[in-house]
Amino acid sequence: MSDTVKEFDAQAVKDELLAGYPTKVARKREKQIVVNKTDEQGYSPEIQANTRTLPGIITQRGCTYAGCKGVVVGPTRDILQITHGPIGCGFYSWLTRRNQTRTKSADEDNFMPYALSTDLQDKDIVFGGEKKLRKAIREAYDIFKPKAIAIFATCPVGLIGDDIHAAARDLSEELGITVFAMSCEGYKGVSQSAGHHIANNAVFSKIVGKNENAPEGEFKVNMLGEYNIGGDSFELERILDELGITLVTTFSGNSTFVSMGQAPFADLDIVMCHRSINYMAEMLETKYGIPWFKVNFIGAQATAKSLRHIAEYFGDKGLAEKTEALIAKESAQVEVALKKVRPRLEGKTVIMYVGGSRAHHYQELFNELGMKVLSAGYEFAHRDDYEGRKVIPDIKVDADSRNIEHLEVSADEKRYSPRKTKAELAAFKEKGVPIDDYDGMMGEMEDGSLVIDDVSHYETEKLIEILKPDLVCAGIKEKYVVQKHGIPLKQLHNYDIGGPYAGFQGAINFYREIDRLVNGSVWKKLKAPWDDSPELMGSYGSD
Ligand code: CFM
Repeated sequence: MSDTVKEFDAQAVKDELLAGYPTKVARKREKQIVVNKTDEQGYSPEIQANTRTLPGIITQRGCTYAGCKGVVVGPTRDILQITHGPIGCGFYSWLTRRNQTRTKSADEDNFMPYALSTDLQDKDIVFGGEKKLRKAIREAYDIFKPKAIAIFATCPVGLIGDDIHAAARDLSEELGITVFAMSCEGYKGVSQSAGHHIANNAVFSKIVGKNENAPEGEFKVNMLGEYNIGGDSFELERILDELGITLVTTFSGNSTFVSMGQAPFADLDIVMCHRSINYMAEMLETKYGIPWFKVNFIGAQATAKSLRHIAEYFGDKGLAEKTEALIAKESAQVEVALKKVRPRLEGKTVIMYVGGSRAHHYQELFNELGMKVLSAGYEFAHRDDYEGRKVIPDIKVDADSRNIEHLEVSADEKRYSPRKTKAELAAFKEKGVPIDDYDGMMGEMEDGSLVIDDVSHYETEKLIEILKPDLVCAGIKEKYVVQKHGIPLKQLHNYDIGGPYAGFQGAINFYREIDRLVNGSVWKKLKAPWDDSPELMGSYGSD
């Protein structure tokens, strides 16, 4: 199947995809399907992103509520989270993302196994659901006695106009704990991306800086945009721990209300998923003076590179030596695993359409395996995630983006203290540490590959037909349709039943999983009976 690589003409594939659409749809998709080419200054062709999906198109995207509750706030275990809405919204966002958590002691709160919802009914939609919400908050408080309660709005809440913020304010006073609400109605933005921004704003203004207990440690970092899917954070915590780096908090995998409150004590923010949390990184820098840079812990080599950047930032000889020793030790194990599987995977092809950062990050792992990424794309990323932050000044802010509040943040009078001087930061940049920056996915992809934003269901099937990839990476909505073509699909959202895939041990897990999938014999047996004999015979049970 890998022969297709030679014949791959991205422009021809693009034309074929567009040919199936009515003119108006084709005109829009034309700007969102791009043949990759990076010029000498590092600029890629412009791609249209973060715009509405056209009605009638089957998209992979999720809603704003999903981005707010499911993605950013959901993984924090000691915030009691109540979905104000019909039961389905709470139910389907209940741990399906496989974000894991681990309490440090038996008496610590962990509400993640629960799904709390106001279960709005028709009569609440007609007469209003605010009273029901207040009652639900009191009831939940009486049962669980949490330190904090978060309220999430779903579509009908915005339509009927329940004042969830007034309810949160009143109940906060009444109960003497933090109660905060987020207007993250599903339709609020064009995708879950809007929900990330809403959650960033709420977490930053209601939680960050509210805990005055300074954590101990010489090298203190916050890890942003890591959500502990399949245990990724556990593997990264293990590595940081071995290096003597103190993780003040993660936003938000395996995190707590308590740890997020301490975030201003960190001296560095490392950003994994730029799309979902870049707002937080910027706000922490402006208000407290904590610099940030982009890391990637997906892929053994990317992990090593990111760890070296952290050591470089702290400028400590002991830390640098420890980092090198750890990389050497872990890489030896990675090499052993890679040696086994790489010969079986080299030259195989993959296409992947995932979220807002993994379609980029996972290319590292496929490169290590010698596999070729023919086409990749995000569901809801913005142009900066494709083309790099250098294009941010050129991004047109449309009515849909303007709909989402942008918090005006300024330096904190007491707590602002720049951890590094401008000259120091510039020197780090010189050395290749991506201070305040993210170069995006396209610059790292091969020229001539096909980059597709918000891929549609129709396009996915067409791409399979034309490219015949050895593997597709996407999510649950695509999985079984793809597998019926006899091509394995690896879910890069919740990792199916696997993981962790981050860090060194994660890379080893991933190599083995991809070998198992791509070289599994079951795919060759997926022939429909009518392919061989077009006439099926049947008989009645009574015959
Ligand atoms: Fe960031 Fe994520 Fe992703 Fe994302 Fe997501 Fe996710 Fe994702 Mo699914 S925060 S953008 S909204 S890395 S849930 S853990 S896998 S689409 S690529």
